[in-house]
Amino acid sequence: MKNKTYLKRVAAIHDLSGFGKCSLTVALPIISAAGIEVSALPTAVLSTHTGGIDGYTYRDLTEDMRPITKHWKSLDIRFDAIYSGFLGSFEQLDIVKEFFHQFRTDNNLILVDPVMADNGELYKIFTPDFAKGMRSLCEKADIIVPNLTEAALLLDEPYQPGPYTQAYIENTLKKLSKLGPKKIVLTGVYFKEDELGAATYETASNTTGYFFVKRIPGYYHGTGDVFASALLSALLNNFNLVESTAIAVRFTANSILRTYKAQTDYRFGVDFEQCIPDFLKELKLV
Ligand code: PXL
Repeated sequence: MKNKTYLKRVAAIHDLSGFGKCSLTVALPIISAAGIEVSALPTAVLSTHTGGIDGYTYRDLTEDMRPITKHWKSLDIRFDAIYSGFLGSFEQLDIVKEFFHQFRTDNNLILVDPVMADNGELYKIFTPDFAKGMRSLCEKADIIVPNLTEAALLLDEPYQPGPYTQAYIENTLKKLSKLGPKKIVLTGVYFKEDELGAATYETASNTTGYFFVKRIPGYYHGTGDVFASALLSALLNNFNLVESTAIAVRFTANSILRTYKAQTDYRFGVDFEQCIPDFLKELKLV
């Protein structure tokens, strides 16, 4: 086990969906297990996520977000990273921008997961103009983690289904980096039907990276949040972008495989919990 005296801290700005394993119920356990403190700024409390489950409750917490930010600032809390995910409104996008402005330092990391769509479709609570707002938040990030549907929305381009060509992926990565973030991790990338993974781009070195695993049949909810939480955990444990992406792809794929084998309802999230021991080995924490 690494000798670590300094505990890094992340501000996680997401909703709390009580059931369904996504957003805070995924970010908190994964990042904490990776030896990093997590402070939660909840954007809303829902009974479940909104993907394929009807009748969910939705308690919007927009009014609490500025007072929470103000209180944290008064306590002089510092964050090594700020990680935003699902945001329910334009006003929340503005509040998160203000949060970045208040808590950004010369060496912390701002990661925006522009959660709003998948498989060519916006999540049903969003209108198409939400993508413009999300783009303006991504402009303020150091690293963004869109899937290919979100990338198309951010670039105001039509969604292209896969398999993809290397030229398409590299072009997409470079255009996303022109929005502002110096690092891009694009998920849902595949060149062949039997694989799935992620592509990375770093402006400083102008380098692209890829990492693929064997595709597991089915569609699974919350995998973007599992992936981004694992990616951030690896980055904060000092792995580089390509290594962190590989660790996050493997952790997500292992979690999907457990879910596939268990044959649980695909809407109920992935079984990441029992993959945590292997994840910690990859992070060289145990
Ligand atoms: O996993 C993304 C996500 C987060 N939060 C809520 C969602 C979704 C995706 O559907 O509905 C509330």
